[in-house]
Amino acid sequence: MAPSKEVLIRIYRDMVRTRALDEQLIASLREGKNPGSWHSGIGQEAIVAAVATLRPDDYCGYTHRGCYVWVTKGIPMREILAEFYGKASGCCKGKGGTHIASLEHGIFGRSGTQGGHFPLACGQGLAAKFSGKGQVAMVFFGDGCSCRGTLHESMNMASLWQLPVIWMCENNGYAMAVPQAKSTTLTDVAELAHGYSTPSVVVDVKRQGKDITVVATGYCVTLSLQAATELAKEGIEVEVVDPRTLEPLDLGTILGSVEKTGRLLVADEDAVRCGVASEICFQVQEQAFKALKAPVGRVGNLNVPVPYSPVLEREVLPSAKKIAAGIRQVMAYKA
Ligand SMILES: Cc1ncc(C[n+]2csc(CCOP(=O)(O)OP(=O)(O)O)c2C)c(N)n1
Ligand SMILES: [Mg+2]
Repeated sequence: MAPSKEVLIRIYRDMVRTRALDEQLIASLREGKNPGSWHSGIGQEAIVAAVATLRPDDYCGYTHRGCYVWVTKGIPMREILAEFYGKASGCCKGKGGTHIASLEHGIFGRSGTQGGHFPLACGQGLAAKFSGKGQVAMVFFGDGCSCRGTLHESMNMASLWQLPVIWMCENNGYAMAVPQAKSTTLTDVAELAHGYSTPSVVVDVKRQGKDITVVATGYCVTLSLQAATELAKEGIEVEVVDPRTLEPLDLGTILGSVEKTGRLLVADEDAVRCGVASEICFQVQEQAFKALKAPVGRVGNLNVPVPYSPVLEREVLPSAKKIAAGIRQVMAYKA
């Protein structure tokens, strides 16, 4: 079911508020005004969308980057900031710092040891089940945390006792500086769920196609999917690949797709010169030259600063129309 306009506006509003809070916390630390510490979650604001699906009486566990949970669950911004400054007017009377709790918002604080919050989620799930009010417990964790024993014990218990717990992994490919491949053989953390008879889903926008691969990043994924729908009417089957992160870059998936389609267009909201699209195009032609039936294409910003005027901005930024035109150009190539 698609979210209503009201929910979409709320998600956007809380993403912006989360980002503003995060930037303020970084600034106050750098200025030496804040006695605590902060792990920034910049770039991961979209996770607000998951919290926005919760009811006010649902439970929510968060990570060391979890300011989106406090903001979206409704703790007043003033109380969050006061807490960071150790003031009595903070939501934990200045005693919690980054380890914020607010029982009335279903937030039970955070453990300093990663993964300490998983057993707590089981307790919340059990309370939710007993209450019979249809509440759930949503618990966030990083990919690095997926190797903790507490997660496996807790997922097992939640599965066995049929507890309403939602396990939300924010997979950024690293545990601090340790790449995922150095700590697990799993390629996707969601695979863990199968071991505990738990349904799982990987949030990765993708469309299958056989004629051309479009590697798209950020908002260009949405634009590329629109272009793909348009081109399907002309009989062109576009495969849209969202690499999700640029470092590490899932080159294997990209190459696998290009081996199948033989054509590539990269769409990215950066200047094409020296930009991400150019880098991906280069790596693909370097590693899969023989698979290519046509020169690779790229769509990005014009090589000028992004202007303020909306009319000029439209000229500079990628659009579904520009991506569709780029695809047609790659498709039209005859050796
Ligand atoms: C049990 C435990 N081990 C190590 C740490 C130190 N530590 C804090 S954050 C972190 C990395 C966590 O990685 P991940 O869960 O992927 O979250 P990310 O930082 O990528 O958001 C580590 C190792 C800790 N807090 N607790
Ligand atoms: Mg991580």
